[in-house]
Amino acid sequence: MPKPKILVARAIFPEVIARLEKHFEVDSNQADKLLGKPELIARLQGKVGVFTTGSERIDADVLAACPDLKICANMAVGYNNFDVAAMSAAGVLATNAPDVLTETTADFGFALLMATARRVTESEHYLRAGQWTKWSFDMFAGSDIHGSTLGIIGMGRIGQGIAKRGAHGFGMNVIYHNRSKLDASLEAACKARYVGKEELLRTADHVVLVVPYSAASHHTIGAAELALMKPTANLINIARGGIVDDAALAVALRERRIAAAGLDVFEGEPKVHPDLLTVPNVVLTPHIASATVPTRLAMANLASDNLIGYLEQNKPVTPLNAAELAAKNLAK
Ligand code: 8YV
Repeated sequence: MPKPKILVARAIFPEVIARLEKHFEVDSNQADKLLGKPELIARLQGKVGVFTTGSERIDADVLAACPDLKICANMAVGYNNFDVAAMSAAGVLATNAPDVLTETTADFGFALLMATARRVTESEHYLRAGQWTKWSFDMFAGSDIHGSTLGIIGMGRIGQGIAKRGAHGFGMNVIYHNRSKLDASLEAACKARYVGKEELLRTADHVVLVVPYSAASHHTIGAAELALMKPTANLINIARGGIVDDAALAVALRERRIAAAGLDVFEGEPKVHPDLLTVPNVVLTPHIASATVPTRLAMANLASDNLIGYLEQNKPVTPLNAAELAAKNLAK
């Protein structure tokens, strides 16, 4: 019997391609050319599954043009590149890649927080430029991490990981804001206290954003929110571009209305707002929070587990809309 056909839409680990080839006829984009919508649709013809990353948008147009498609497996915990409602309506399963990246991403949130608060990249640029000629009392003096107040917006798995690192590792006073308050046991494990968004913005020394992107979370931080923050505070975004109004942030940084920012994600990335490139008090990284070799491999394997599990045994590991498909008896 011929193997079912799938598309791997971006370059991934060769060993993961080899694994998928045991189960499927794999069309893989190992050249890693970004596929626009028409190219994606063309490559998806006759495919029952697609392995995506956050870069490929799967919407109603794509689904209508690819009637053979049964599953879209995202190698990312965030899935704002998927129109899940359209997938449910089309009887297509959506899966994401949670959990395997939680600790790695929380580590990076902390790395960015520390680099920002202690002005690591700004001072390195100064040194590399040959500008370091003498010690001075306030040279690159930043803000403390230990004993300070850490405010986390979005207290899912990654937010909790950051809270634990802050509370237990650095003796920080942790406050959080979330759609819902955590159970008392989780709050105790994280040593975190629930507060309103305004109180968090007014009191935190470091604000870390870890909310999923949606229409509701668009510009969670804009000019009004930045104005509430302390002039000594730092803002860290490891969530998604669009959670922060990057233009407003660049103004706040330039005018020193907040101390500094650490950004791993950007509105319209890989483009970066040009004003963010010219302000000194910002640490910029190219969406690498989950980028360790073991974690990226685990994410790719989880996306593969979903493709194999669903297409061979109707058993996806981390489905997003299985209940919707089952309720409507829609699964293809
Ligand atoms: C991915 C991410 O690297 O998992 C997520 O949601 O943002 C990152 O870990 C990126 O989306 C590529 O798939």
